[in-house]
Amino acid sequence: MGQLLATLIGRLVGPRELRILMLGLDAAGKTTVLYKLKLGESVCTIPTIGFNVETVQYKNINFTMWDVGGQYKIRALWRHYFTGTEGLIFVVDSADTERIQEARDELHTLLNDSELAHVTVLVLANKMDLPQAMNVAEITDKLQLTSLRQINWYIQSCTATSGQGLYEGLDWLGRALQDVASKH
Ligand code: G3D
Ligand code: MG
Repeated sequence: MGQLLATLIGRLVGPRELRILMLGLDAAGKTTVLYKLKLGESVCTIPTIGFNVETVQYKNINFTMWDVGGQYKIRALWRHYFTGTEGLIFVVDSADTERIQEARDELHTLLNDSELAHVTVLVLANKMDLPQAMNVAEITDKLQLTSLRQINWYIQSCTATSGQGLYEGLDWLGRALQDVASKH
């Protein structure tokens, strides 16, 4: 799937460097998505302040990810990674009804940051294989996505463990980023 992603996004955005953030609450499935895409080795950095960041460079695409939520003291450091970000993949656990509000708050807080105000957002509604998973309409509502009027967003249901839905989501993101690039 890594090659597929490279073809999809690479063809669409050309040789320029592309920065994508993949964020979400802990246990949403970010690492699983990354491994399923087989993009290569992730490099994990744990700076002294306890901020655990995973990065993968795949051809011209830089993926950076960490768990959002809590960590109030170190949030100011997140902004360092916001700079130059064009795409945000926000992963949610569709079966976790208890934490969906927390996920919503984190997403909206992120998008209120001026550095991320123009980012293209792909929401991955993950863990759709679980019987208690909420559907896309319900998650769209609970995350209040329709209130994000300045943001180009899309929600894709997926199951990271099987890979179902990941291609479709990334295909949308690649095309959306191409549209952005063609306007500059
Ligand atoms: P994170 O990187 O966002 O913190 P992980 O999340 O990728 O570590 O995933 C957290 C747990 O959710 C893992 O289980 C992982 O296998 C599971 N998971 C991820 N995606 C899916 C999915 O699509 N369906 C189901 N059923 N589980 C998923 P463990 O048990 O290893 O902690
Ligand atoms: Mg992880």
